[in-house]
Amino acid sequence: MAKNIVEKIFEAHKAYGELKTGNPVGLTVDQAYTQDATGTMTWLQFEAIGVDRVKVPLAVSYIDHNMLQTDYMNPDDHKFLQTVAAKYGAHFSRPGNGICHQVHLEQFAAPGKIALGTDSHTPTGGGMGMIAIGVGGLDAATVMAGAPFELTMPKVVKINLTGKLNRPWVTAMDVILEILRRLTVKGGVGKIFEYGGTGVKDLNVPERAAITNMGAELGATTSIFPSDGRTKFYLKAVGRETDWIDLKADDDAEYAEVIDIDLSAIEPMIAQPHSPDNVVTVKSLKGTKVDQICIGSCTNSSYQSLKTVALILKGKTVSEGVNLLINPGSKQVYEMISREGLIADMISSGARMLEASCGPCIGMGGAPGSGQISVRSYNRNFPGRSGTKDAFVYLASPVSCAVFSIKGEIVDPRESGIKVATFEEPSKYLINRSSIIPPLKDTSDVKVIKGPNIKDVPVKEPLKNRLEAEVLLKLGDNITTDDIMPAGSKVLPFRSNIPKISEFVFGGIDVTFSKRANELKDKGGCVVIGGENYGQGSSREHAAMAPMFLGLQAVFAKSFARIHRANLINFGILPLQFKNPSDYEKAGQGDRLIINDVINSLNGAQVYKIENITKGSSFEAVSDLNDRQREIILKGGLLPYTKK
Ligand code: MIC
Ligand code: SF4
Repeated sequence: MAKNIVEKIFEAHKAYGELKTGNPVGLTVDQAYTQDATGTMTWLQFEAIGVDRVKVPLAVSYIDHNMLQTDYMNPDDHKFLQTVAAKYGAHFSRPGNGICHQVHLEQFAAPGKIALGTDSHTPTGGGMGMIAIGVGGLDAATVMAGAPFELTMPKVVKINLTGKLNRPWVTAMDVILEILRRLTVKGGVGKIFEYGGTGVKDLNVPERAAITNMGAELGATTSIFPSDGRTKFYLKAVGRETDWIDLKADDDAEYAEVIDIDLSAIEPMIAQPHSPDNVVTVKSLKGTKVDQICIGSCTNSSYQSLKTVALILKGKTVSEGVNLLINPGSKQVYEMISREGLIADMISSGARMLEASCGPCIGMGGAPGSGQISVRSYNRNFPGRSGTKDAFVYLASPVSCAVFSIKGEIVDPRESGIKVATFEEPSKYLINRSSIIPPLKDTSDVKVIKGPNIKDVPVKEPLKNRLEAEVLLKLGDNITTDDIMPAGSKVLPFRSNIPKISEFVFGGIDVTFSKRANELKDKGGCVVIGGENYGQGSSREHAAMAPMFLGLQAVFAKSFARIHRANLINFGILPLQFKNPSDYEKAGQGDRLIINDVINSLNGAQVYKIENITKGSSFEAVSDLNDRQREIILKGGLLPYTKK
């Protein structure tokens, strides 16, 4: 039978289950990686499971998010992550080596493999023809401890590319922004996007990776490109030609849906505040003044992106009213553009160079001023994420960003009058592995070092048969994990300390949430209500673990984002979907809800009758959990389930 690429890779890695949409399937994983902000909890949970070495063929611990060292907390986490990697047989990527996804693409991603990463932008590896999926830390920990990775088989949707990009002014970022415009932030839920068609060969690996990276913003499980001659060219250029395999869909492969994109028709696009799908053409915003420009992030910080930026900035001066910040994606990119003199062109134009890290993308420095407009080549512009609550953050390609920084305003780069030299994709990249420490064979002498901010992982008690709890918060559609568990320089250092970080839960929406939740702890705890796509965005399990610590028992929503739903289950919180979406109206903030017979409902048809004792009404919700997930919820979470 003809197969698409996803089916080919899944079949080769199948541990159990039938590859039918909606079925739970278990997959054997080749590579797992963590980043620091999610990694400390992942590795603490890995330790708690109690195996003596990682069981996946390749594991990497990266440091890229918590790079500000304003006190002991982040550097202590770095030390913990280095020693824990050494103890359990993982590679360690030292601070400064770059953003996990960019470094992984350069050093480890390989066609035909399956990788998990504790970060939602792990699908960057899809540009290399691999299945790369973002997961919560506990899912990664159990896989590193030897379990298969279980997921509900998504639909496979083909994105059929034709034509050619109008370079240099139209880039891969414009392609994914156009797809976001069409499909929205929930358009990819339950789907894998497989790219195909004659247009694929127009895109090189870094361009493909930018597209699959930001497929995360569609809510997709992942995105993938074929592995072809261009993949081989890139792998050869990064010194890993032997990792190449030929991988494409069979001619008659079937897809749940086909979406056509003509690359020749794409024009410069921009996402307006405060959602990556609020996309319009750049030319429609002509004349909008900008205060800040940030270029970089795991989406757009490759050598190619930054070289184009440097060529645009060369010999020009950044507009007086603009602050331009640039963070290269990896040390290799940084070194390569330095050696070519391109950094000099950036600095001389007035750009401020940051280290190879996430930086302003996650509010670790580089916040805009009050009410300012910041245009970023990043992937998310959720409210407050930049660190400034009332800033207006737009998302555009690095090329558009460079042009705006010179002009001081938004202008269609094609009409800017700026000329830029073109260049060939390099046939040889600079390779420098000095910041990657490989695993040791004998780890008996290694001592794992934990600073005082690293606290134990909290564990929930088993599920109770009766739930009576107060609706502490009622929210609308597309609530992000940044809303639930904010990031930024003040909060991120507490990622290893759940009691402390729990004080910030829902902080951007209601600063009294954690205090009120604590007060309800001995009155049955609390629940929250959301609309569609609850928990979109990041993979941070802290958005489930910290609310669990505060006594959150269940979340009611019209629908859930994939990773967050998995994280809720992993921490024993019931994800309940309104049976009739209109029942969303039947409970309000402050209402007390009762579910009797929770365990029987869970073990039976998974329909729960909810009594609203404040309003004197009732409604139904469903949980739609598979057998393994039911067991996990019954035990109080994946950690007690795994340690059974
Ligand atoms: C993000 O871009 O939101 C993050 C920060 O990289 C998160 C991970 C985290 O919260 O640590 C993600 O995308 O998963
Ligand atoms: Fe880092 Fe931003 Fe990418 Fe998240 S989206 S991994 S914060 S660069």
